[in-house]
Amino acid sequence: MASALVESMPDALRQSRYHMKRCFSRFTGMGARLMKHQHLMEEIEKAIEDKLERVKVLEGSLGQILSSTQEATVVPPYVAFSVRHNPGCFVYVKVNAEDLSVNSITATEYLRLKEMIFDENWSKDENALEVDFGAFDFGTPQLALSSSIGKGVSFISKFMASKLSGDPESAKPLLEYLLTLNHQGENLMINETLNTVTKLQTALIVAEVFVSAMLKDTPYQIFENKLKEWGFEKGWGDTPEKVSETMRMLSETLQAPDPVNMEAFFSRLPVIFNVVIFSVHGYFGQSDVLGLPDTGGQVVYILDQVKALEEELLLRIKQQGLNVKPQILVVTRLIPDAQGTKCNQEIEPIINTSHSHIVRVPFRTEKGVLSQWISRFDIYPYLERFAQDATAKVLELMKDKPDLILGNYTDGNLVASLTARKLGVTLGTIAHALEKTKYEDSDVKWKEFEQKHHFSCQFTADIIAMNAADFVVTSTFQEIAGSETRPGQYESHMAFTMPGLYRVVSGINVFDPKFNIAAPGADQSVYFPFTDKNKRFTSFRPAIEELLYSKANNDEHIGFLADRKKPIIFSMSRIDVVKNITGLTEWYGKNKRLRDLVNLVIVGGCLDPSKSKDREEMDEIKKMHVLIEKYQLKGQIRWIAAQTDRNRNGELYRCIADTKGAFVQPALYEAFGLTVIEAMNCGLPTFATIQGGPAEIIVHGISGFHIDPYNGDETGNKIADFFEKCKRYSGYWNRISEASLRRIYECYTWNIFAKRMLNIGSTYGFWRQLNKEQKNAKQRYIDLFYNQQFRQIAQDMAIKSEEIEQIPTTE
Ligand code: UDP
Ligand code: LCN
Repeated sequence: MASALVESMPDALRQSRYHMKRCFSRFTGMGARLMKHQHLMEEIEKAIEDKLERVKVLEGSLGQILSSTQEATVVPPYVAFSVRHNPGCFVYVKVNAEDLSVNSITATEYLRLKEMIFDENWSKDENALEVDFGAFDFGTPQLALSSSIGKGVSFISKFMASKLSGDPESAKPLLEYLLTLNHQGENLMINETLNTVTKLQTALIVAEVFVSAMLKDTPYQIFENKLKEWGFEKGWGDTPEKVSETMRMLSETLQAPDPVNMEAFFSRLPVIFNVVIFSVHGYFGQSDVLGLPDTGGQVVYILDQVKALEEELLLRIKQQGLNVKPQILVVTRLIPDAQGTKCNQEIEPIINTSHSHIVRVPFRTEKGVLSQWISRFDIYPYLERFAQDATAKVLELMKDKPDLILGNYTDGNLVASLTARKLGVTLGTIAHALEKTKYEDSDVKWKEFEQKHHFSCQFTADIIAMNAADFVVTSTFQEIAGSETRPGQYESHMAFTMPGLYRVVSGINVFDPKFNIAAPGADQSVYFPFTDKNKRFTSFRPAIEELLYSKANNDEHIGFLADRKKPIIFSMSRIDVVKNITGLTEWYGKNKRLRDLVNLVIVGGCLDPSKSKDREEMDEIKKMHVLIEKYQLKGQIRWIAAQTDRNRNGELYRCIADTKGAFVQPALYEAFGLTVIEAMNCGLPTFATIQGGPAEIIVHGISGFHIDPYNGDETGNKIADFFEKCKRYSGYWNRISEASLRRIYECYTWNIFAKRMLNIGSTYGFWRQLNKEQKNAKQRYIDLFYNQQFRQIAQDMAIKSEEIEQIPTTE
């Protein structure tokens, strides 16, 4: 389809030659530049004024190409198009604007043309560094269908099933893997007695008959010795029923492997007991940290995840018939100057768990320990040393290697990849938000962003970690491969260039089966429906009443709600540009109908810009004050500073639901959007951005509504229409509220997540063994890239940030 599209282009251009000449001369008329889709369309509109003619041109194959064009690179007389004809699938074509000749070009050629605009000399340098991680993927199976992206584990199971089938020799890798399983040196599942596939198969038949004849509640200890004589160790199950089920799964897998059995068998294997989760940048704590700069959903996501993982691990270990205590360590940075939080404590047990802890390791340099919080954009120089110190700490505390390492966000993923490399452990990475797609042209214009954002380090760290990972977990499909119109976060790392640094022709392939979607949930003991009257946290009511309705303007809230009979539209987030709280305030300010129908309540940030430590937050806070004045919002708006008590926040969502209000998530881009599922868990109808994860969480018009953050007028009206409709049809609000809850229970709970995560971890643990040679080859390339690129850039950054205060070490 892709090549057919491109092949049809010369003909299409010829047919509309007159119009095309005009269009292309407009494209090239302003000299070398990048043009985005919208921009191309505007120029076409100007070049072909007659609407009928324009429609005719755009209906043909030319229209198809243009509608899938993400951007065009104009370097007169050439215009090159980057055409995304399907998620994850790009082709590049170059048209000569003078004679309209067309050529298909490679990613390298396209990127070099693009570099001409920003750094001509570098573009012409034959030896400029070009990075191609795809060169190592020759033996790895790849998905073919866009619709399969993110379903890695099922694909891998199918592939493994076919690889292991045939004669007993083909199943040998599985046997060898089972022979390696142990916990602290004690064999699990099988021992050396069963050192051939045939012996294993025969023993399984005998053992299964024996175990099936046992009474249902016979304890494992009763038949343990008999099984041991045949070569079976612990780990098969805690009851005769479980043991024989697991044995049957393996027997069937050895007889004729099928993916369903294979997946089920791997979910039973006792391979994960100790887990390390890296979330490096601060503030990471259990209380008083949310809403601080850079500290948002990632912290919530990890703490809730740990609880769910521990619960699931305990259940699985019990069902495996083992008496082992799992351990989960969340490793973050220790911040001596903790600003009233517990981020200066080295070890902190995680609330509501029995075997999980936060471990804090400081950032050290030759001069000492870094005392303050620093922005996530500035921490790259500290990561290598942190990884070394953290690895040592983990080994000391766990007394053993972890079985699974998970990274979070760029910094955590890089550190996780270094640690996993060192210890030889299965690695999963999670990105929460890759910054690359958040800022337009952040790759080609990296030099402009460098001083503030250090994208040279960040993007380098990202591609290192995503290539090193055995599996990547994402919350949504969009995160990987975007939507029809917008490329996904990972997809944007397929081919890009940072002129002067390096050009990436294959950074990551979204068809790689390492990608898996596992959506998070929200803690349902905190976020539950407003209708669960008996459970409600009524003790918070006076405080919430004060927060929402008192007239006082102070450090905690400004503005007031004059008419408290009106429903409330509510939003809560960190205050940064991308969260777009100022956008929501402006849409509300401008829309009289909406203002008449509802009040607006915002929770986030601090109210005094001079109290913020974050550059971007400061500007947004100032903008909020300007907007409140400009639209005379006092009387209709209440702006409350960041709230860090989760239980009270849970009750706040429910109090908003009591007013028959709604939650609005207006972000310019949202990777997932935990607040969206928190609100939905409380039964609060939700309007959330179409840009990113919420587009998948909500089924528009059924379990909530999508809004376009780039079209404030339309969005304001959409919300107003909803409230008018609620006035006309009394059941409408409840209908949306109930559908939100159904959606959550079906797809977005932590228990679903934990089961999936452990199955993924266990399957890829075997897959990395099966795929060892290729993995090692790629790792060598990653090592080189880390050493020659990342380290150098991070070192340059370190020199520039020398003035940061450090506490001299006393050791
Ligand atoms: N949050 C909070 N208080 C605030 C702002 C946010 O407790 O003042 C919480 C919110 O309830 C959610 C998390 O922080 O659990 C934000 O996660 P989300 O995924 O919405 O955004 P992120 O900040 O991770 O980009
Ligand atoms: C970071 C984000 O920006 C959010 O979109 C996510 O919900 C959060 O992390 C948790 O993954």
